[in-house]
Amino acid sequence: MKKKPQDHQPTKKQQQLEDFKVNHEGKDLTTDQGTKVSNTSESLKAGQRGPTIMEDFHFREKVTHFDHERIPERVVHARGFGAHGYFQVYEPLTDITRAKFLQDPNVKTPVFVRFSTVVGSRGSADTVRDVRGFATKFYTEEGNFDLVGNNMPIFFIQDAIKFPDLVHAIKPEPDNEIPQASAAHDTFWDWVVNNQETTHMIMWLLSDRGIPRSFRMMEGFGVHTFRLVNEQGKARFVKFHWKPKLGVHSLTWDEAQKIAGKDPDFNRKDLWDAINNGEYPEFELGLQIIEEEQEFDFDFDILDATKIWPEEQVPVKIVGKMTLNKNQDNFFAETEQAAFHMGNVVPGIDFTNDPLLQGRLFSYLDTQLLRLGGPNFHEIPINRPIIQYYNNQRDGFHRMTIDQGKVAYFPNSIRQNYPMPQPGKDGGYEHYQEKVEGRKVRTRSESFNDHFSQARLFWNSMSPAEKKHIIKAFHFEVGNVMDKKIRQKVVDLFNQVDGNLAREIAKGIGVEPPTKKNTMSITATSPALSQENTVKTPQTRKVAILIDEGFNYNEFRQVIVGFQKNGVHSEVISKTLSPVNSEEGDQIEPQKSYANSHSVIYDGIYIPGGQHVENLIGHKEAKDFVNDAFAHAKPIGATNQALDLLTNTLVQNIAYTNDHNGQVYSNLGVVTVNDSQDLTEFNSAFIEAIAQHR
Ligand code: HDD
Repeated sequence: MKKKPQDHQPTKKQQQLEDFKVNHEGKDLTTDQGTKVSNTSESLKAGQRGPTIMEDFHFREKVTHFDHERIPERVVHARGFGAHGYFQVYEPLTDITRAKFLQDPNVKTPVFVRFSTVVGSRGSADTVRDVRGFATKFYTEEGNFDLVGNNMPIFFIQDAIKFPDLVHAIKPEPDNEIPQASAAHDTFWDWVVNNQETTHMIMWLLSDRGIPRSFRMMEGFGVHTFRLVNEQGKARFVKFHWKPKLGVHSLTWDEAQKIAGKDPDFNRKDLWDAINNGEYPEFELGLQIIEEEQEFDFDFDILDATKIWPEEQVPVKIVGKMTLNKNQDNFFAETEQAAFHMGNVVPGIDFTNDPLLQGRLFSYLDTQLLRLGGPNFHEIPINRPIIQYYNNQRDGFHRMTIDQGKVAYFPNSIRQNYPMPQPGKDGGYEHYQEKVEGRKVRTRSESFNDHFSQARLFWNSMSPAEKKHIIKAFHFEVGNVMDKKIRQKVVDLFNQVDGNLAREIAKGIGVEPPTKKNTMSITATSPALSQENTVKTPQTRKVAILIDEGFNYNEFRQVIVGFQKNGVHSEVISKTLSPVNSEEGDQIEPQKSYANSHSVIYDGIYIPGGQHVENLIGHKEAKDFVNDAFAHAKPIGATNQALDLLTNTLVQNIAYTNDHNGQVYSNLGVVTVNDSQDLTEFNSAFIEAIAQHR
């Protein structure tokens, strides 16, 4: 996981950004005009106790700038976090696309990625139940290509014209602006029961995918069907996937809610820390490809954004890898001002008639004109391509370039028509010449009408634990709906997905089970949909170690060494931040105390043996740590005397606490050993439990 130094080589984009950076170290304070300032803490007054006077240009500049320093937050995806990196293709993709950045495995294409939640405001918590945005800007040698996707492969609606309705329904209700960052309210579920096309997406949203453990542990999807076009002009349908090298992992709902209070920045901090530690998040790019001739070979319409292409039916071909290796220097300048747009494409990548995609092609540029204050936001450093652009667009708010000469029109003879459009063979973007014909109609294709088969496929593909989580999520989300008629309609709607699911939902929300239970016996599954089948590794997991006066240093040290070998992080927690003495006399300074940490922030806990266990047993907080970790099915490790702490907690019936004779015992993630000073075997069993996560 640790990267070699050459990975720190700045990309071309990172080098470009250097020109805009300002280092304030050791500098004199000046006004925006460069005039040195003598006092920035007292305004200029007429007399010591008199009024501030107009003449105070420094006061006016300072306060005016402050008064204007907020810009509108994004209408959706307001809360986000970005990072820089690069993308490399594994093999030339010449057969399927002419896009230059997909040809040469030696080329590192700079990227900037912004992860986000959708519904909450900029200041909302990271771990709410929501879709996560996964937007990538590739700064290619042929211009910017933006892949503006999510961590779920489908969407709520089929036609972009419904997007304002959807967002109005899911955002806080307009009379009192409640609730924040949540779909658990009447207007959203009223929307759901009136829009059956949303059914499949609800299955994803209420599954564990809605509460990812980390941005580094989510898949990304371009969602729409795009086109790849090769040099010969041959086109194929494609769906884009990002596959995280660390696998796909989630929080539990109880954890997610508690983390929202304990550490609302949980996901962004996790990304920031991983990159700072040199544990660069990696995502492989995957393509699903369908030949044009196969367009109608499926029992779903490939232009319908509420449908997946099951991976077992259309395999995902892994074609390259993205590595995020640099944190931003300034959140506002980079993450906040980043502007993604579906229409930012390069030759070789093209669109389809997916009506959701078509509408998005309008919305992004439009919203950015407002959010970033005019038509020149492409000049903001984070948005600039790495190649110079030339055209006859001019003026507007905040124009940065000084365009020379009198010509700003085409055609012209004064400058021999330059800048000059170029044909496709010389790199000009030529739209794929798809044949289109039809009457002007406001209708939807009948091939978009099946809203339940894939929702059922998703349900059938879940493990028993995942199914339980979905049912509980329904109880929480729909249980918050005041209008009982809507709650009833939810049950009736999901009866069309699965009769048992509907019955289980009804049990928790005070309404009747479906009058006629759906007994449809379609049992097809897609194993790729279940997170149980994902990559499992201990790398970058974070374990809390509880210690008090008189802990056993020898055990502590052996476990830490085991963690380090396997890329597991740990933080030492005690009553206070003051140094703690071991039995052997070594001193450890805790990184956190019970006052500023909680088990929900960690992936597991370890308690070394030693006399300190007596003290731990007396601490409610230490026992809470163990109980909570256990309730969230996290790995818990305890060695020698520490087993006594477990017998004083909920773990008592799980941990094997007697007569170990030095044998390691592992049961439901609780790993213990007694009578053993050599923890080699314990370490392997505990690391394995950490890898399994739950
Ligand atoms: Fe969108 C932002 C993803 C449908 C209109 N969208 C936005 C972002 C992501 C997505 C990741 C945040 C980009 C960033 O980090 O700055 N949106 C999606 C996906 C969709 C989708 C995967 C369905 C497949 N979106 C969608 C529709 C519309 C929009 C149908 C409008 C008709 N989306 C917007 C927007 C936003 C946006 C209003 C808000 C801020 C921005 O664009 O720059 O234009």
